[in-house]
Amino acid sequence: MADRTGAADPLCRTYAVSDSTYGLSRAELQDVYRALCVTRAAEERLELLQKQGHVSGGVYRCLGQEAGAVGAAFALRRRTDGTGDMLCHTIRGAGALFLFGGELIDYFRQYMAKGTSPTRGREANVHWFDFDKGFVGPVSPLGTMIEIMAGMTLSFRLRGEDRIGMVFYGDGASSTGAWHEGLNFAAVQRCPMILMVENNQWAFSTPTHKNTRVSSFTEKGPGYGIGAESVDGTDVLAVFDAVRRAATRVRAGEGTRMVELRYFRRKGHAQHDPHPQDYVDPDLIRAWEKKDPLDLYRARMLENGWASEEELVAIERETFDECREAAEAAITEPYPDGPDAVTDVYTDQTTPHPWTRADRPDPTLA
Ligand SMILES: Cc1ncc(C[n+]2csc(CCOP(=O)(O)OP(=O)(O)O)c2C)c(N)n1
Ligand SMILES: [Mg+2]
Repeated sequence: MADRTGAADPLCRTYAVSDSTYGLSRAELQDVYRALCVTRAAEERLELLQKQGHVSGGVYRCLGQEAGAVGAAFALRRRTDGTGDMLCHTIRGAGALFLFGGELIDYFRQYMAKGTSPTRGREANVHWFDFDKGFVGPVSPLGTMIEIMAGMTLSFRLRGEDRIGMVFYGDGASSTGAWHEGLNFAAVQRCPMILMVENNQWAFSTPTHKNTRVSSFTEKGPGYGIGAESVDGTDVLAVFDAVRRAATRVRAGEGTRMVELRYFRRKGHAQHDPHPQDYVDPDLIRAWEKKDPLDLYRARMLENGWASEEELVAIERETFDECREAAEAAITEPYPDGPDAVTDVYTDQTTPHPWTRADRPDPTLA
């Protein structure tokens, strides 16, 4: 029987008795900063790799949104033995992925489509999964991740497992048909999951007001019988607190809940956009730069004595070095062998699956 407390699990760190606000200890508060710094440093390294021609596919930055993924994932139970909570992050959710045990080296391998990457070069960026660690990665058709997490968390409820799921999606994704269907299913089935709306005010070049008439995405929850809360997504501890509150209610059997993260996409949709952000008012970008989640949290840590300047600099240096080393190691690794492209793609063709056309009953004989 797996250890449900996770005490022995490397992802479930044991901290000293809490001595700080939000019930977090000094060590935990510093780990939150570390997670923010890793996210920022990894993406900055990635941008560099892309300019050097190492990246296969796009780079989609979460600049200004780091606190959303980090604060939310920090509030969940993270394990490595398949007994913890489950995460379905988006392309901008690397912070949550790292907290769930996604390795930096795998992250860079994925972006470089290396043969050593978790998907052996078949899929790009954060599109990989690890069920033991509890992350399932994003799914490209927008809105459909809700259905996937609804199915997973329904199985938790039916089996009586003490686990919950968290799924992230953007403001744009919440205008798809799949989103509404998934939400309704999750609500009706009381799926133990938290929906995290990343309201970064843009879907590609479409501003939120051209995508929806509601002023807050929390207004969409109650229409389906789902309780919702909106939070400043640049404030990592506010996010942590809101998600922890939601998680407590979901674990208690109240069913699905929604948390909206309010922030701003400070970069273009992707780094390869032909005219990056020419549709965004530069003053708006400058205004949101003042609400940088790392700067805000750093200042708060110093102000409250949660860390000294030296401790913060050490965290910044360590995370920078970790990212550089992981990226440099990944660069030296091989691309997949050509013949490997067809392994795990085709069946042996001799044992047809029961749902193949050949096996279907002939409707005219019914
Ligand atoms: C069903 C579907 N339609 C269109 C796309 C193409 N597409 C990929 S990302 C994106 C914008 C997503 O915006 P949002 O959901 O707000 O997330 P953000 O990029 O802001 O994080 C679109 C339209 C897609 N992947 N799936
Ligand atoms: Mg968006």
